[in-house]
Amino acid sequence: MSHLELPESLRVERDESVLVVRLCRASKRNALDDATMLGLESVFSSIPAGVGAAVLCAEGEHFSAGLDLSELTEHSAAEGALHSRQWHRVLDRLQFGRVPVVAALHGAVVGGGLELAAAAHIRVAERSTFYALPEGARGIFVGGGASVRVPRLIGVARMADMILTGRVVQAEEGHQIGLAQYLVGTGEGLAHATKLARRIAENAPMTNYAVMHALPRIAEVGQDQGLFLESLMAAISQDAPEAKQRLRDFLNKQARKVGEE
Ligand code: 1HE
Repeated sequence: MSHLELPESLRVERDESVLVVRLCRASKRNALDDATMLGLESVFSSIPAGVGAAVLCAEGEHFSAGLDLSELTEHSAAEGALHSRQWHRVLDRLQFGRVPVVAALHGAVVGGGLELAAAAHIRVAERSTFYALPEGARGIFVGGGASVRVPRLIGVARMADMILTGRVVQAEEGHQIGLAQYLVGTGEGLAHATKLARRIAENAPMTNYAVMHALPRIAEVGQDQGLFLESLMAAISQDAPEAKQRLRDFLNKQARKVGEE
């Protein structure tokens, strides 16, 4: 990614088929300022050829303290709306980009940090992780997509509780209720996320495309349209030469069985 001008708060490294995107603003607890958000937009808009999945992780004790509050105080209502729409644009690039994203979480995953994590396709949380939506305490509302993405993970009632009461959800509870799909030991998040990303990168590109772009849309429509869309996506994916080869490999006993590493 040497061609991209990235802010100091972001570092991007290629690890074979996986792009590791790291928040590097630990002194501000990886608070997300505009430069970082625009940097994330550039990164997820230009995933290099040969990369099949990304990992999003963070330096320091915390994944992210959310929106950089020092940038919010001077906004008018109109500027606030545009700023929120900028977050939506950036996080849509991440969610609906070219490759699936695995977030490796630890420490604070709060406010906009949770909004960022919720845009990823898989979340791996270390035991130090805690989730909160301190927007209520700050006198504001979420603006980075949480009201759309977080209820789809944990339901409206739990999210309302988090904003209204400032409740902090610890890693174990977050795992139980669906904020993270994997719970791992301290210091193990990045390795686990990278292992998952490598596995994802081995999938046929059309399968990953279907999961990222068709599945969330199908989940939003009625049963009849959903089943019809599923059939179209199934037809396209099975038609790819790679899919046919993979089926032959299994029948010739040259492919992994379910559960085999
Ligand atoms: C920040 C931010 C920030 C820390 N914006 N500067 N998010 C919040 O309301 C969370 C606010 N942060 C915290 O509650 C705590 O910082 C933590 C629990 C995450 C970590 O605590 P700690 O003791 O490790 O760090 P600290 O001493 O509080 O902070 C270290 C520095 O980071 C300090 O700056 P310094 O110059 O005095 O060293 C803090 O000011 C700075 N810092 N968090 C700016 N968020 C699209 S809408 C989304 C809306 C939201 O995200 S609202 C929720 C915002």
